Amino acid sequence: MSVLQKITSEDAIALEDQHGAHNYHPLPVVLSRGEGVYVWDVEGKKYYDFLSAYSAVNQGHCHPKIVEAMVSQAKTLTLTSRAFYNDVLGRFEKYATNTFNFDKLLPMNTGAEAVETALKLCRKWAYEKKGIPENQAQIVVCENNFHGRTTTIISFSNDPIARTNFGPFTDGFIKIEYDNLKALEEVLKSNTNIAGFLVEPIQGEAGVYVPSEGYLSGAKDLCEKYGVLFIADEVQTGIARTGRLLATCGNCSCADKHCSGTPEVKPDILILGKALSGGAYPVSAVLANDAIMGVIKPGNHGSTFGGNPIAAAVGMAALDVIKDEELAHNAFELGTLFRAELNKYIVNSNIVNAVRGKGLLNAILINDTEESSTAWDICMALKENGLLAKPTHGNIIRFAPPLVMNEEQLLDCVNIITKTLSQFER
Ligand code: IF1
Repeated sequence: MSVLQKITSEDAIALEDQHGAHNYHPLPVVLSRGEGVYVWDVEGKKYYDFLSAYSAVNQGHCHPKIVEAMVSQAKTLTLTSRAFYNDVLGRFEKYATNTFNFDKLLPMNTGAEAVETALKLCRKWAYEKKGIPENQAQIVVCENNFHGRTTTIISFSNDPIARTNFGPFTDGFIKIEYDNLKALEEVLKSNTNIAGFLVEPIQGEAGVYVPSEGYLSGAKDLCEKYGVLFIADEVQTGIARTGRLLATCGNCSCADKHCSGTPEVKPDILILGKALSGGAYPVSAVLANDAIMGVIKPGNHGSTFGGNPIAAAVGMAALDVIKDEELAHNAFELGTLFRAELNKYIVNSNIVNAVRGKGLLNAILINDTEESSTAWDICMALKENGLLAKPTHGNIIRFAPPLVMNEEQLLDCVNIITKTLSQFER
């Protein structure tokens, strides 16, 4: 069967239902084309994409520069494995390390693989540099974290749906409350075997939970004080999504187009994925300075596809687009406008309790229980009205459009969202 054959939405959904594992519960819309901030379903209906593949498509769907880099590299050389050098990887590594201001980059493919890489790197550093006794290293993580789906990563999740019946789990993780510096200091003080602190600058899956002002820099200071690595998972928050090149930029002024992108809160280990490719291809990476990355020696870690020529070419183009089109600045401006407009709506709303977020990573809190279907029902109505978003929990809706949006489009979207919400007012 040709992949280009026409198919109805109904048939496409039935095929997945019959032949695919049921590991998702998608909104019933079947997309067949995307361009910029828009996607089209198989029947030709056009939508604003307000999910951006969970913040992977920051540069917009099918960005011509990214597609051109991918196609041209695909016609030249796709994969060598790391058994040999290729002529693109080093250029990508130089570009990305310059952009994010680290000595070294370790390339992988998915976000979860990059998180796994960071955990292994942190442990190895702890044994070889910090002197933690063998097999005793602990990594501190936060409650309600989301870092991916591998066995080790779900070992320190507290989401029963992600964990139940997948044990036995990996040891070596201590969970503390998010956004609580006291809890962090207590655990760091009481345990000398702590190697690292893994944290999301904004908790995405938990419902776009933005920590208090000063939390990240305070956490970094505590990590320095106790000789523990600060590991930032910027898979979702990175690459301009939150109005800065990185969310760990804190209060630096890199919404400014001349900013070098140097973070004010500089992680010891930075984890990137998703929009590092603009959603065109799986590209992820771990960045660190030599004192840390230097512990990784030949044979310690790797991946067949990690650092392949297509990924490297796509990664460079994706970062180019972020810079050329000043997408961090745009996300900052449009995010401010978005929250201001929705806050105006909320004043007289019974159905929405709050809007929160940073840049173009936002969520609204629906006035109903976590178990209710209200957020889902609103997303179904939004879909009818030409905008695609997905609930996280039963009462939170995430809004994360591509960053290539313009003000007119954003106001059009605000209009769709507020009109739809008003259908649900009680
Ligand atoms: C799914 C959420 C978003 C991530 C952070 C690592 C990864 C992710 C901070 C792993 C992935 C995704 C995966 C996606 C749903 C999604 C998600 F709702 F679950 F939390 F984005 F908000 N670190 N997040 O957010 O990256 O291995 O997937 O490339 O369908 O599971 P991955």
